[in-house]
Amino acid sequence: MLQVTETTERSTSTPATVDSFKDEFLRQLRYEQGVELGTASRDDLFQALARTVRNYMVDNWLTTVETQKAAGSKVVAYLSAEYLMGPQLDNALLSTGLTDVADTALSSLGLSLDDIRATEVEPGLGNGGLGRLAACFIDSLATKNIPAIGYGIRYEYGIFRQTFVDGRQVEQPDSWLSNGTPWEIPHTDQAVEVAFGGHTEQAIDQTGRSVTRWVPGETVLAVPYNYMVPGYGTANVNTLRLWSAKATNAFNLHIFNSGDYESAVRAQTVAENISKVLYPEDSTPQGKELRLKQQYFFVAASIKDFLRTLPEGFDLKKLPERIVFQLNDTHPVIGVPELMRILVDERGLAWEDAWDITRRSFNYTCHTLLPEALEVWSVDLLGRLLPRHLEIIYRINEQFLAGIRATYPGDELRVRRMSIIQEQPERAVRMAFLATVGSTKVNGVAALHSDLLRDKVLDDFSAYWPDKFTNVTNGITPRRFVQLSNPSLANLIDDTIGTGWLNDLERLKELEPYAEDASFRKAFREVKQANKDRFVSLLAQRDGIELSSDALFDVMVKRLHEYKRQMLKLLHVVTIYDRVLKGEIKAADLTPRVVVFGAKAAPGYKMAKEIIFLINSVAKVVNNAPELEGRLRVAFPANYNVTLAEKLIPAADLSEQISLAGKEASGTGNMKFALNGALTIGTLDGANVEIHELVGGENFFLFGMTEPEVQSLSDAGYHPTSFYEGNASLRGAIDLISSGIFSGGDRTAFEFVISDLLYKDRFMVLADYQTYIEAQERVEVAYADQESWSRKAILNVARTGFFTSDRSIQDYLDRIWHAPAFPVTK
Ligand code: GPQ
Repeated sequence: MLQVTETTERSTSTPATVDSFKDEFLRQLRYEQGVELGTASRDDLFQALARTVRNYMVDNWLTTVETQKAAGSKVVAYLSAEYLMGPQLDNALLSTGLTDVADTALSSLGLSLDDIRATEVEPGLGNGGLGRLAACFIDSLATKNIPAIGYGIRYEYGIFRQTFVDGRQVEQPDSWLSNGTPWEIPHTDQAVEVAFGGHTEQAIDQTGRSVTRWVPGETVLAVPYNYMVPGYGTANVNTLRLWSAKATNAFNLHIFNSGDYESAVRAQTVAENISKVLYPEDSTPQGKELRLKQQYFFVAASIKDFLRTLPEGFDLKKLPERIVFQLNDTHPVIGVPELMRILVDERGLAWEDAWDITRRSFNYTCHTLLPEALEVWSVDLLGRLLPRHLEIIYRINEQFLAGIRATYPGDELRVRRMSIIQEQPERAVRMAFLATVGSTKVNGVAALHSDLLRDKVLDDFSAYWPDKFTNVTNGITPRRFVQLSNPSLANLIDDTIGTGWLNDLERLKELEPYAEDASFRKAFREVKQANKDRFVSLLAQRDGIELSSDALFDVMVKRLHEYKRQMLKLLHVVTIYDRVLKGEIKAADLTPRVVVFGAKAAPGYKMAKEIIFLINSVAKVVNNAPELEGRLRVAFPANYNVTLAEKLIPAADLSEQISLAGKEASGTGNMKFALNGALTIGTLDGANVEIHELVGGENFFLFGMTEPEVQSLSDAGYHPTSFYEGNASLRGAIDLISSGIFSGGDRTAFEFVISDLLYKDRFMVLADYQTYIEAQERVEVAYADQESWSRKAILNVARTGFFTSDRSIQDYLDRIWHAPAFPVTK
């Protein structure tokens, strides 16, 4: 087993023996769970095991906290409304090096680690890519020994659990905390107050200066819950601190005494609603009041939390030497006026000094190019919820626009374009602009994205501040997405190039020569096959879906969004079926293919939900069509999440990354698939551009328009119908959907989707259809030659080490944070 060799390489807090581990586990079971081994439930076993492992991390954690505090070195505070952590047990075992010890200890008690780990409910505190990126980043920060803290919200309900009822998505609450979680440690004693509402007033301070005071209308308590974030191959254990809302006075005595017990309790519920549920919209904010409350709640608590760690009498002008706040998209941007408020109103600094400190303390990462994904908050709402912050935003804007006017005299059009306050369709604060003005650096998340951000979305800002803009291409943690999810591949790599690559991922390059080694290729194929078998049995058990693993596994997993173009993949499926029905191709000539979809739709996103219904409807018919002889199967397991991803990604042969060029900021699934030896079929969008460049054109199925081509087609006027009319195969697929064959004869069932495609098609599915189908034909040909396919797959693994999140973090350090590493010695 790999873990045996790995154990010797890394430090654990307390040297664990099988016996001591067993003793601690039994103690946990008896004294914390209060059960005997013989009567323990699965959950009892899981809780006891998780707490046992957790306790082996605590010493290093406390040492880390103490060492970093004593050093007073610069801290990276990652502010993110989402952390999509995935299951924690395996990662904790990996970083403590206790996997084998735990396995042996449990076996000696007649228990199975595999069974127990399957009980863990993952904390789904994020929607998709943005939240998962935050989780990868805190893993890499810990691994690289950077003093860092992740700040966020402890949602009581995470991303909804997706179920399908008659092919339609139905959302169920994700009550991930119903059995409690062993990974968190609450600190009620360290709660901080966060205020909302009220009004502002002018006052005169002791020195005779006129000052503004915020008189809030209500306060809530933010209670911190700490989670350990263990690094890999280091004793460093950082902290993720998530805030939970609690009413300031659970018993409002005044109301209570007046006999109105119900209102007393209601007030409590209102306060505690703040951290109740994660908003399930990905890239499409709805501008809801509670969401703004969530944002201010966690950011205000986090800033207060950090400031109280500073020594008495600390010179606030030195703040940027002690902290850097990284804004994960615009969700935490309210932190900019909040820090201004604290510095000016509470600490009495001059506006100019405060502004200098604030700007030097914040940086902003943008994760989108879609205009509808850019948050705006109505002035009305903001003024009601945070009246002082609105005043501060106005003043920031005034000063900023004065600078613009000075640089571009008479250019009022530009001033209007750049104003932090938009006038139409309603007066509102453009949070991306506030973030840009209030930050030192602004970065996009892949090379193409950063270019488009600089040259299109924020072009006026980059003209004004050329040095402010930079790129940091996203990355993923290879601990979770190679070692833990694909142990067979990790073993093969160890056996081939030795260990040590897991935190030095460019070393995968050493695998390149083995692409020419037939016995390595065979071993590599066996790994892939074993992963397919594993996934097939999981799916049978999890969803009752029966598949053959003897097929090309073609996978498209990501949020359901029109720009990601699940419809394009579906049109490919329908095209194959249509051609077989028409006798244009013989089923016997098809490469057996399993198409796997995984996708949640935002509950209010009608088009996305209709597309889910269409996919499920097509799947039902295709999977039972005798004409296809079982050579084309569509599987759409419900509730795609990190747990499922870890089993699915290693089983994939083909990775679908088919967004319209210029729409996907980066993508991170694309990186996970390539690193696990899937070949990508994709457009030149997001990080696909860099994947394509690194793996080489012959190892990537490229298709579709480039971003400039998309732009010119759109400028020239895009007419999807002309593509429909001019392409018989496309017409065949669309007509088949409209024929009622997938809807029991109902020809109107998918009209909502189809008429949009024909008459709008904002993301140009029809324009890219033909080159996509041709690329899929190249896939078929390539897959027929298994030796050559394996060569390509191996080169994908060997050449994508660049996408480790350790490299992303190094780029942030070099280009933005400049925070030194601080290794902890045990
Ligand atoms: N992303 Cl704006 C999200 O997951 N949620 C969001 O609200 C926004 C962006 C994604 C983005 O779509 C992907 O292209 C990125 O790879 C990912 O963020 C991480 O940067």
